Amino acid sequence: MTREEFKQEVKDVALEQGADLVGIVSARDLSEHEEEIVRILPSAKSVVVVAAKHSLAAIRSETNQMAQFDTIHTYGQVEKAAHGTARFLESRGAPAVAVPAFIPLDMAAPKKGMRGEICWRRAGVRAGFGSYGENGLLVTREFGSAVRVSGVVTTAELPGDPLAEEDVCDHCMRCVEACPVGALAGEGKINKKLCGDIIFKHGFRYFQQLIEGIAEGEYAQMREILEGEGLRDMWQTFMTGNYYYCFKCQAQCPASALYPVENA
Ligand code: B12
Ligand code: SF4
Ligand code: SF4
Repeated sequence: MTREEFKQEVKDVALEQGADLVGIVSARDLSEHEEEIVRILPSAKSVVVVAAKHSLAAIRSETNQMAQFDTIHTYGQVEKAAHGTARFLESRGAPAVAVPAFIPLDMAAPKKGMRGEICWRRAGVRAGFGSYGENGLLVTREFGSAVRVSGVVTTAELPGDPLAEEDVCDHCMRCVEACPVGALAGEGKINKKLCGDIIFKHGFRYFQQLIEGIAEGEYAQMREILEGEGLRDMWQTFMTGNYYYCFKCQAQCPASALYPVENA
């Protein structure tokens, strides 16, 4: 079997396992992640990048729980595709490691959960899925920014895919205008703190506030927290593993041929 034939077989497996997009990047073309890739798998040669699409209707829903539920399953979908592909590669004698789409992450300083082992936006761009958008996210030809991305590091030498030739972002700036806290300034510039305060509203930061309040003896504030919706919501976060409270810059990106904003 030629390398091209094996690559096609790997891609077919990823699609069968639930990926909507699959592409290959040579490990040397992700030189920014060389250190991480060597730590994950010392003789790695390729990264198989997979993406799963969201339901745009769900992440555009005004009911946040619908968007959260869709996100849990879209992450599940892309992680299943990565795992299934890794298992297939190993069955063919090529060591392979599926890398998390988002968590678990390195929570120690200096990363503190703000940097993935592999940045999947970058990997998606290099795998030819599309280009960077004004929102700083990967904008794909097929689904705009409404995708979750993951992948597999493997020793198999698979020929890389070409970069997308066109700029997929149409620079309409809807993402920037849709941000409820003005965290986006275009050209991919983002105030991570402003965004994080919203998307993790009842996630880690809330939990930290609770612990800090107890440590500092701020019991009046604690009583408020104990009786409010935040604690119950945080419990749901722990139960489901999902903690996002904003999807606007993903959901309002109309660079999707399948479901433009006009049809929302
Ligand atoms: C930490 C993190 C965050 C942080 C920081 C985000 C950030 N911009 O770095 C916070 C909490 C703010 C966040 C928010 C969100 N996140 Co987030 N996040 C991550 C995570 C876990 C790690 C990212 C990372 O390592 N960043 C650190 C470094 C690498 O990023 P950086 O210094 O900004 O460098 C980038 C830019 O310089 C850019 N860049 C380079 N050249 C150019 C050129 C141009 C023109 C542009 C525009 C950009 C650009 O590329 C570099 C790397 O790609 C990834 C998962 C993963 N492993 O990739 C998900 C991930 C990026 N998040 C995702 C999403 C969807 C979101 C949110 C919509 C929240 C939500 N509801 O899910 C928002 C969107 C905010 C935004 N518009 O960026 C998706 C993005 C999917 C996509 N289509 O691209 C990812 C890939 C998760 C996944 N597996 O699907 N996130
Ligand atoms: S996820 Fe929401 S808060 Fe964060 S940058 Fe996008 S629109 Fe703004
Ligand atoms: S909403 Fe418009 S400007 Fe923003 S990333 Fe999508 S196509 Fe680009």
